[in-house]
Amino acid sequence: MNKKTWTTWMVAAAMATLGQQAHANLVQDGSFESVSLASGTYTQLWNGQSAAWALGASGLEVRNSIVGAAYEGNNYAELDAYSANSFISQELSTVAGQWYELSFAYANRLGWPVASNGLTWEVGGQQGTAPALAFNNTGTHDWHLFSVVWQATSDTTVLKISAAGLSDGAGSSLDAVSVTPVPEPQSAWLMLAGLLGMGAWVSRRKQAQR
Ligand SMILES: [Ca+2]
Ligand SMILES: [Ca+2]
Repeated sequence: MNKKTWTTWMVAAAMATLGQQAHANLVQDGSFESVSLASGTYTQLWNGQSAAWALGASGLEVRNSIVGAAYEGNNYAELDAYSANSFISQELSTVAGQWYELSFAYANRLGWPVASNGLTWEVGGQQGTAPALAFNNTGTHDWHLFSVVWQATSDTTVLKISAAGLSDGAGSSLDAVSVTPVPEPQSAWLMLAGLLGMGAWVSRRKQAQR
């Protein structure tokens, strides 16, 4: 195998690996599509009524194109839906030592003050608050993507997303919750640096052969 073929093969293999990882979402029903809802309607689920998620005392509201449209698919969720802040949680099958990326789409509840909105996340011993978003009264969701990279310390990891802000029955919209394996942050940079270095070497070699 000559150098060019080898480089092409290495790039293809790296892209195939990344492609596989992009589809390996560990979260069940992260897009809230398991509930069959007519467009323009919503429903309230209580703990035990979602096969994928454990729910806090105030349950989970799932909406289809009402008070804004979903980020992906038809449905999205609201965690401060039934008069008080609630949460969703789910146990993930992880590999101790493996790095993962948690990501989700979120938007402020249309027409509600910034202080009524907010989401916190917990996974793998880490926790935090998604950055606050601007007041939105446009009638259309302004979806933002949040993501964080973390390392699993166990073969099972609990993911929890909670409503924050005022506990007043209206809060952030949530969709597309995803946890996917990713390369260790340092090794990803090393791999990229290696590929760039190999590309430069091939380029110099080609020029030298002219
Ligand atoms: Ca969805
Ligand atoms: Ca609220």
